[in-house]
Order: sequence, then structure tokens, then C-alpha cells
Amino acid sequence: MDADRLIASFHRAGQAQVFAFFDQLPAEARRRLLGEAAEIDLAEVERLTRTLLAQNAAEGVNLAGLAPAPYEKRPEHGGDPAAWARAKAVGEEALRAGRVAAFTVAGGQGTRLGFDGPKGTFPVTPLKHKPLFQVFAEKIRAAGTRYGRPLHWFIMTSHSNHAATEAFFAERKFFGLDRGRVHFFRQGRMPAVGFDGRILLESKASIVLSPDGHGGSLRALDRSGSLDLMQREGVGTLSYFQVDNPLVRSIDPAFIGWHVLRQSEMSSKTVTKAYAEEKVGHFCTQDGKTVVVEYSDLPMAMQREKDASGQLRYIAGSIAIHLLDREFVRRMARSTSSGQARSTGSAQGGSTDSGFVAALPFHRADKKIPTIDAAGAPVTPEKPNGVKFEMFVFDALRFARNPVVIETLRADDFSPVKNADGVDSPKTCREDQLRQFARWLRAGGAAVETDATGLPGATIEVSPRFGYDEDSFADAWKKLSPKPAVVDGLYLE
Ligand code: UD2
Repeated sequence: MDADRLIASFHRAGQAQVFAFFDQLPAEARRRLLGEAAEIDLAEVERLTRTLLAQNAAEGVNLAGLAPAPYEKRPEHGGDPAAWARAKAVGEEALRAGRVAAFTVAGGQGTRLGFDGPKGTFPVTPLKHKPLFQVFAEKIRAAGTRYGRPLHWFIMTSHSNHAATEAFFAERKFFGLDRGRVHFFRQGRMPAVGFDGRILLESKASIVLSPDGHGGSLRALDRSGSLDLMQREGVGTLSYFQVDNPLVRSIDPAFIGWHVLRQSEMSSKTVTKAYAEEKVGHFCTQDGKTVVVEYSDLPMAMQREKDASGQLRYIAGSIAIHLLDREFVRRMARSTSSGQARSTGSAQGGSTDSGFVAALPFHRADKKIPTIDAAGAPVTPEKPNGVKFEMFVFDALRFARNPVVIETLRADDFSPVKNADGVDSPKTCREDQLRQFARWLRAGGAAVETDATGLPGATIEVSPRFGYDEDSFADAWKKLSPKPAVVDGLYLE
């Protein structure tokens, strides 16, 4: 679209303020502003203004008919061991056939941690201080070796951290991975709007644009050509995880097997909530669909509800680990961007089983957004002055055929780094890694001194290249001769 037509479309949409200072700008700044404006889907902004913005922010989500979702229990909690063994065998077969790729969402801003730089570059392991990206890279590489098929790894970045992320991988020589199998792509951006629906300017020459949420990954996978690449390579399933969680089994055969056996389009892992107030999403059912309701949207009285056995009723917490079917992603990506879809607010959406009409809804977040006034002077608001829009990947569950939720053990899959101190901090994550290494060593017959929580006194580390889950560790440990003593500084590689 040429500049005049683009500017005219903003005028027609009632967004002329975006170009209010255009005539005063030097040529380079004009080009940049036009580039930003071209990213914006004006019809989408108009639709969100009409739906989400018109809603009272305090209205909350629709809780009608909500019930706890069923999930496949682990064998140690009463699940069927034979079914889990079958799932694992099927998952291993899929890995040997090269049908699975890893996918990390790493576009978030990581502001809570107070770390400057892409979050994946944050040092996280107890002894070697390996960054998060290295932990995943080594797990993915080791899984490729174990199953005889190197995996593709897709990494979603944002505009603000894309270049730094690519540079980090180049500097570290891709941690030994084949560069041709690591694929970076940027997620989309959404403009922030004032409460009147008008797009906000950051300066005379730039629009306030922010990442469109991890749900934006579905569109970005499609737009970047990643889905086509997967198709060419015979990859049908993406193993989705967040950049903040080094404990994650990035590649988990049993999980993959459940997904394949059930012909699921989107599968998820759950851990039982540690306590009622824990800040995770909740797997629920509603209108026969599986949905996730964020902790902030589920009334505390419901989060505290207990069943007859005294256990929390909404016990299944979402830890943001999923498997996604390639063609499901394509379908969601295309219907969200087609303009035909309706967004009706958080935890909502519409679908029909025939003639699929589905939209990943946007969620609104009211924020204090630095902007400029009509005269171009900077404004630093003291209370929220506008809205940012984000999509959440778990909202896709409602549209997936045959979704499966399986239980996992927190100690094996989940210890994110989110906050500088307290829960989910570098300290708790370090300790959870140490506990995991100690458990694996003990299972192999090593003498490891730990406290009552399983935390070893010695600082030790197991490289994912040695063992990245209990099976691969057990195999490597069995072969190791002589076996080292578990003392401070032990590094198994
Ligand atoms: C998320 C889940 C929560 C629980 C928890 C587990 C939401 C809304 N909540 O909480 O239910 O599962 O994780 O750890 O998701 N990201 C992007 N682009 C974006 C925004 C986020 O790539 O635009 C990535 C980000 O880099 C990170 C992940 O998504 O890897 C999670 O983002 P978050 O830290 O905002 O999520 P959080 O902790 O609120």
C-alpha cells in the first residue's frame, strides 16, 4: 500500500491522530512511522474497541457451567501404568520418525525479573551458570541423539529482543546445534489504544506497539513460514514451552504418545496446585470444551473450594506446556487473521464443528502508557490511561479436537524463573534443579546427602548432554565407570 492510501485508511478509521505530526518529520522518521502503521490491522482494532473496550473491565469472564476438567493421572496417583507405557512407546516412535519439533516462546519482556536482555540469556544452572537457552539447546540436542533424528527448534522472539537473541546464539555457536535447524521468528505487535479506542503515539514519529501475547505465536508460526517448513520436513507436532522454565521436559515421549494416541490437536500438562492461591491457570470444562481460566479470573472462593475428600476442586493447574498439531495451528492462525472471527473477551470465543469459525480472543490489560498529547508534549500518566491487547495460547484449547490433559510431577517439569526473589525466583529454581539431580543420582544408587526436602548439601550439576530426564540419566549413569563421588563441584557431562 502506498503512503497516501495508508494514511487515508487511518483517517477513515478515525485514527488520523497517528499522522498528526507526519508533515514535521524527517524522511527517515516518516518511513518508520509508515512501517509501524502498516503492521496495524485497523479492522481488528475497531472490532476490539467495539467489543473489549466497550465492556466494563470489572465484568470478568463468563463462569457459567464451569467445572474442573478431567485429566490423565500419573501412575503413582492411580493412573493406568500400561496406558502410560504404551503412550511412551508411541511417543518414542514419533521421535524416531522425526515428527516432532521443539517450540519456545521467548517474546516476553521479563520485567518482573528485572533482568536486562532476552530472558533466555539469564544464567540459571547451579554450578556452570548456563543460560536458559543453553539448557534447552542441550536437551533438544540430546533428545535428537537419543532418537537418532535431530530436532528442529522454533524460537519466537519479539521486536525488542530478536536481534539480541540471534546474536547470543551466534556468539555461543548455537550450543552445538545444527544452525539450519534453529529457526527464530518475531511475534506480532498490537497498538495500544486510549479508553476511547484511539491508537496512542509514543512520540511524534512512533506508535505504542507491544507484543501480541504468547497466543500471537499461532499467527507468527504461520506468517513466518514455520508451518510450511514443518510440513516439508514431515513434522506434525510442536512441543511448546516457555523460556522461563529450565526444568521442562522439552521433549517428553509419554506426553507425545498421549497426544498421538488420542488424535489430539492440542494437549497440555497439568500439575496439581500446591495451594489454593497459587498463580497458575486452571483446566476446566465449559459447554463440553476444555478451557483454561487464569487465576486472576477465577474467584478466590472457587479456587478454595474442596471436594468430599478435602482436596481442592479446581486442582489442575496449567503450567504452559502444550503439544500443538501443525494443521490445527494453521487453522487457528488463519481464522484469527481472516477478520471473520469474533472476539468476545477473555476465556470466550466461538466455534462450530462444521464450517470452523474460531478466534483466539484478545484480553485487555489496562496500563499506564507513556504517550504524547495533541500538541506533541510527553505525558507520563499516574493512572491507567489506555489498554494493551494480548492473546493467550491456551485459549486455543477450546477449539481443539480431542484435547488431552495429562498430569506431570512438578519436580520433573516445572520450576520457572519469574521473580527476582521469593517464589519462582533464581534461588527456588536452582534448588529444584539440585533436587532433581540428587533424585536421579539416588535412583542410580549413588549416596547423596540431602535435607528433608531432597536438597543436596553439595552444589552439583548434570549436563543435559549426560542425562536430560530420568531415563537418559539412568542409561548414562549405568555405563559410567568408575562412578564419581557426589561432592561439591561434581559436573556430569
Ligand atoms: C503464565 C500463565 C500461567 C501459568 C504460568 C506458568 C498466562 C497469562 N499465564 O503466566 O497460567 O501457566 O505462565 O509459568 O500465560 N511471551 C511471549 N510473548 C508475549 C508474552 C509472553 O513470548 O507477548 C512468553 C514469555 O516469554 C514467557 C511466556 O510467554 O516465555 C509466559 O509469559 P508470562 O511471564 O507473561 O506469563 P505468566 O508468568 O504471567
